[in-house]
Amino acid sequence: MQVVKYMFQPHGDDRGQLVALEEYKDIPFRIKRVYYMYDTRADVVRGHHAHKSLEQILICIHGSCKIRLDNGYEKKIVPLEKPYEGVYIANNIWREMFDFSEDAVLMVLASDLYDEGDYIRDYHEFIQIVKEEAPDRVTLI
Ligand code: T46
Repeated sequence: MQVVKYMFQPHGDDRGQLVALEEYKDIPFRIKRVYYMYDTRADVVRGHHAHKSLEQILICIHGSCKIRLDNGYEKKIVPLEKPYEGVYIANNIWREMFDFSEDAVLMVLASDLYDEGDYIRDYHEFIQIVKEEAPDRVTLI
């Protein structure tokens, strides 16, 4: 699985750093929603779902956390430790966010508004969808 990690350009001067994110320029989609999570306990694993069509970029703008990505064939863990780096998550990718530092703020830029109908929350359903799209590549889990 190819993990797409973005390194954004900080505009630094003697006052500190500033990162600006523009849709279709720094971010490969129209940004229709921004949300963020904080005060996440270190032993918590969030996510456990995929999306039918939503695309997102996750940026840990403070502290650190890890993202587990699973395309149904392969799993990869992506650490997010810098406020100028982000990971792109396409549709049909199972994600889990874990190992949050106490001060972590995980911000998400999303290509669409919140829609519970876009979630795939059952792992077997997710594998079934992936299997239908590329049946030869699937190893049964
Ligand atoms: C994702 C990962 C990275 C809303 O009302 N609006 C929103 O835009 C969102 C994202 C959530 N909610 C509500 C729905 C739940 O009652 O907030 C509550 C927590 O959401 P959820 O359990 O889905 O959160 P995570 O951390 O498991 O997943 C979230 C996103 O939902 C998901 O799209 O890809 O972050």
